[in-house]
Amino acid sequence: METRSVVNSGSGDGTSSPDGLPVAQIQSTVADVLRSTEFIDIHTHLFAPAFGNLGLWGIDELLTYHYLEAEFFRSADMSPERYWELSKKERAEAIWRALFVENSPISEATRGIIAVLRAFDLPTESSGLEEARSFFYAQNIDAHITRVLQMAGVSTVAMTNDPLHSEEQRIWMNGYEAHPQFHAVLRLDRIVRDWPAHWQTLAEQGYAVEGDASGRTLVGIRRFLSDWYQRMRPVYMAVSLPDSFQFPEETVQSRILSQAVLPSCREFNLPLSLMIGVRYQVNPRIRLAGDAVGKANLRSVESLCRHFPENRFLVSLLSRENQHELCVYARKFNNLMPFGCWWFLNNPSIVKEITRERIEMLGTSFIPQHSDARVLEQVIYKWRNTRATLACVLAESYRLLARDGRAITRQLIQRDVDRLFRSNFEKWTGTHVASSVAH
Ligand code: RAT
Ligand code: ZN
Repeated sequence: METRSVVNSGSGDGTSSPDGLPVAQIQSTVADVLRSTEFIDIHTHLFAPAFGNLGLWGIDELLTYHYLEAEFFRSADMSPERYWELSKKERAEAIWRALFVENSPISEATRGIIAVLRAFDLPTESSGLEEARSFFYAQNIDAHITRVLQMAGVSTVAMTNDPLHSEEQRIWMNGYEAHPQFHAVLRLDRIVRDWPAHWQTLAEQGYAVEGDASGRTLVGIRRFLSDWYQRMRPVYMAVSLPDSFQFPEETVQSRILSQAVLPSCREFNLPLSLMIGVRYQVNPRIRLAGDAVGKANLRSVESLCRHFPENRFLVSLLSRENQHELCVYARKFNNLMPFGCWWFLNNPSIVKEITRERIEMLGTSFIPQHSDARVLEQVIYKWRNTRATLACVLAESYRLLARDGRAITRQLIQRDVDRLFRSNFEKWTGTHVASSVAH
């Protein structure tokens, strides 16, 4: 039998192996496949045009993004109280001055603004915002959304839909017609995390619920979820949770989760997305920017995956320290799908580290990223940066694989990129039939 030296196999002659791409072309081919593949953005705070003013876009919204507000208070000599007294335009101007004129915009969030301005050929060094404002004011929102998603290389985005948000509720109740590029997501923070403050709203709407989690209340919540399932046709249900999240425990939250939300997910065949690790409002003075991060105890994820094998869980964790453990749990439970590098993790250095770790431990059986965009045009820079980081990480994996003797072809790369950024989500949510038409 012929044998090959492990040391010399593969890349010695500059090709990955017979029929494979030359090693020198792997990186550019990966970058090209990433560029030409439309992704599904599985978690955003964007809205379809029918939601009107709930959908944020344009320069003033971009500049007042809470990621930038947090940075603003570090560089500007202004108290949060004074800042909140300003109008949206004045806040945007103050942020522009502090972070873009008086300082260099080298942080991830500030660099993103420069990339967006550049993408629309707008000035990136001006002292004011006039030109950018007139450009955005002139846009027709429907056409602008289509153009921006196309610029970002995204076919579809998942919204975050709160059934207890009064303005949003009105739109759903008036018979919202689904938009082909926006998936609905039933977000349950107020119900799961803050039932004592919200049960009365459900009671007022005619659901037989009370502040406890009695059998009657659980039936009422299931009726509520069923009505909203019919109305929204969501692709998954979702909740964000603190670093202190425990499951199971003797609490109303645990009962609502195990006896109302999880049974409803099974009934409607929907995954539940858990975003765990927020330390809510450590600094309430800076409002939305005032949340921080804490390491979570992943025994909760272990219990959920183990005791509810018929449920599927999409899980994103905010703490960098939890990421390795999450990969280990994903190796134990195939009803667990790790996704995204969330919020404070969405920086190239950390995305690189986490994605490498996930590939090494899970191959292509995870979803590398979501944008978490709150303002439409953010998808342009967030997805551009993700593609750049992923090109390096994936190319490195293929170079290693080539060295080990596997032919690396464009088809193989395309299959993997499709799985990571499309079909893992489509299969998990059962959306592959509908979205493969759009793809
Ligand atoms: O990243 C963010 O914008 C956070 O404020 C949260 O919205 C988080 O992504 C969430 O969905 O709870
Ligand atoms: Zn989010």
